Amino acid sequence: MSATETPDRDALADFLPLIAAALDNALPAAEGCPPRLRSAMRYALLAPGKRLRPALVMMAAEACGGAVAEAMPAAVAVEMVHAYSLIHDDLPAMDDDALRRGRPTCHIQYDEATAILAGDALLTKAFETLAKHFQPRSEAAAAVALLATAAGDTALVGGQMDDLAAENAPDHTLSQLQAIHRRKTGALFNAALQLGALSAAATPAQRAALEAYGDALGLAFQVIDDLLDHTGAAEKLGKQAGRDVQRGKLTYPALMGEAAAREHADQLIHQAVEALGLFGSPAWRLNWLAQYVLQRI
Ligand code: GRG
Repeated sequence: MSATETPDRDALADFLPLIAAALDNALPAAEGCPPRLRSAMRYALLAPGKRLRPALVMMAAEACGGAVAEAMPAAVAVEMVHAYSLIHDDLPAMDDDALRRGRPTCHIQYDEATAILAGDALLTKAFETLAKHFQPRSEAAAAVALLATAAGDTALVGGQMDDLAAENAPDHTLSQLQAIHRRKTGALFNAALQLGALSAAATPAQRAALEAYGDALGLAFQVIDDLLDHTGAAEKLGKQAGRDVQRGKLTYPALMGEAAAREHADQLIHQAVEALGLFGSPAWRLNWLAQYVLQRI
């Protein structure tokens, strides 16, 4: 059949089960992603839509002589962006809709904070999916995958979801607090360090040393931020102090006391500096930065 004849076969129908399976597989449970966040992401992504956008990706690939299966990561990524845009468009601050795709909208089914974060996570996951699975691969893809992973559901967004859930829950432990801050703060610090390393074609040993530095610096930064909030140092914080206590937030001073939190920050900064040993003098700025973070308290 020529491209200009009108076909009587349903061109979408063949693709729908393939798209449904790919979307269903696109969001498996993952460490770091809170189950409620994963559930809201799946609720929005798998809701019964027409799937026009992923089908367009596949139809274009077919028209260009490609294999439809190879276009699937891009098809999934585009539907993720679409699902995010629908979640956010339905929010009270935008169109304030209660129904989408014949079901309660994401913020009605879950809650507003979860819907906002599910949208953020789906948008980020789209770029992570493209960067990890689109062929042919490139160095640029590795950099995008790195940042998207740090910004997404198992890291920044997942950490924020758990942080909100931990408000007014005083029975949390130090390891739960660290798990939140590794994702909320440390993941982006570490992505920054690893992106610099990638741009410099770093060795695996250099990358591992930067990871150890970033882990310790990220945790120390959060302990210090909590201490500044606790001691009411609004000027140094650049935001209103005392908000953590008001919101019943889980913090280091609340969990271990102010003096122990200071000691903990000191130890973490020491660990960060130790990790820089293999670089020698070119890492002097990283050393300085660790001391600078500590001097804020
Ligand atoms: C929040 C960044 C941001 C953007 C929101 C998508 C959107 C923009 C708003 C939704 C309202 C709307 C009518 C937008 C025009 C695009 C459109 C027709 C979206 C609905 O697409 P369909 O019909 O939806 O393909 P299904 O559910 O079938 O996938």
